[in-house]
Amino acid sequence: MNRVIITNNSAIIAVDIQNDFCPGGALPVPDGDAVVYSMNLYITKFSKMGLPVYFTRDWHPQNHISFKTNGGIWPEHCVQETYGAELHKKLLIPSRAVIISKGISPDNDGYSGFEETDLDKRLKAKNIRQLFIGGLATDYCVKSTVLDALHAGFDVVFLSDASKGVDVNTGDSEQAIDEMLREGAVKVVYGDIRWQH
Ligand code: VGL
Ligand code: ZN
Repeated sequence: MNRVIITNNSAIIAVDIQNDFCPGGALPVPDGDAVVYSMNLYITKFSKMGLPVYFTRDWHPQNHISFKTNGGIWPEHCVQETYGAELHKKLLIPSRAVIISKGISPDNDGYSGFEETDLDKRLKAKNIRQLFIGGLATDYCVKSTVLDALHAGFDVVFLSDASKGVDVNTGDSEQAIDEMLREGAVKVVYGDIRWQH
C-alpha cells in the first residue's frame, strides 16, 4: 500500500471524463462512467480542503488529425461544442475549478493536458508541487498527462480507482500503469490517502 500525504501544494487533475469516452459515446472506454463516483470522492475532498481542482477536456476541431476521416486512428470524438465533448453530467465541478481544453490544434494528438495549454504555468503560479491525476483513458490521455507532469518536475499520484483504459490491445492499461510507475508516479486508491488538516 502506498501512503500518500496531501499538502498545501497539492492539486488534482481529472482527465477527460467526457460523454464521448463513456458508454454510448463516440469512443467509449469500457465502463468509463464508473470513474465518476470515485473521482467525485477525491474532488469533494480537495475542494473542501481549499485545494485546486482542474479538469481537462479533449476539445477537437472537426478537422482533427486523430480522426479516421483525417487519417488518424480514432472515430470522430469530443468535437468542440458538441454533447460528446461535455464533461459527464454527474461529475462534481466546484465553482472555483479550472477547465483546461486540449487537443485544439488540428495537427496534434493533444493527449496530454500539458500539450499546448497553460496548465504548467497555472500550476507553477500556485506553487503546486504534487499532482493527483486520474480519469479517462488510462492508456492515452491519463498516461500522457502523468508522464508530462513527471517530466515537468511534479510529484505525481496516479488515482487507479478513478481511472479506466481503452485497451485497444489487451494489457495496454497495465503497461501504461507500469510505465507511469517506472517513471516515478505513485499509484493509490482512495483509502491509501492520509487526509490531514
Ligand atoms: C483520448 C483517444 C483519443 C483520451 C483522447 O482522453 O484518453 N483517447 N483522444
Ligand atoms: Zn482525442
